[in-house]
Amino acid sequence: MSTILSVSNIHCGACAARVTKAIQKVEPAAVPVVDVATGRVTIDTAADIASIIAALDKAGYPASLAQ
Ligand SMILES: [Cu+2]
Repeated sequence: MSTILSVSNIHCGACAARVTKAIQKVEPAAVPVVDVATGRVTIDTAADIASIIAALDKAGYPASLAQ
């Protein structure tokens, strides 16, 4: 199932890479699609979304569910 997160503080490709890395630390790892322009991150994952949001918070990118 696809989940869309609204993520703060994504400004550039380096941010997108850090966001991707933080998300992939949560098992089972998924490859997120990060839209730098909108701050929207789409993930098709079986992982716990709350854990992903917590990992993003810790990395400095506060996130919330966009849907
Ligand atoms: Cu950046």
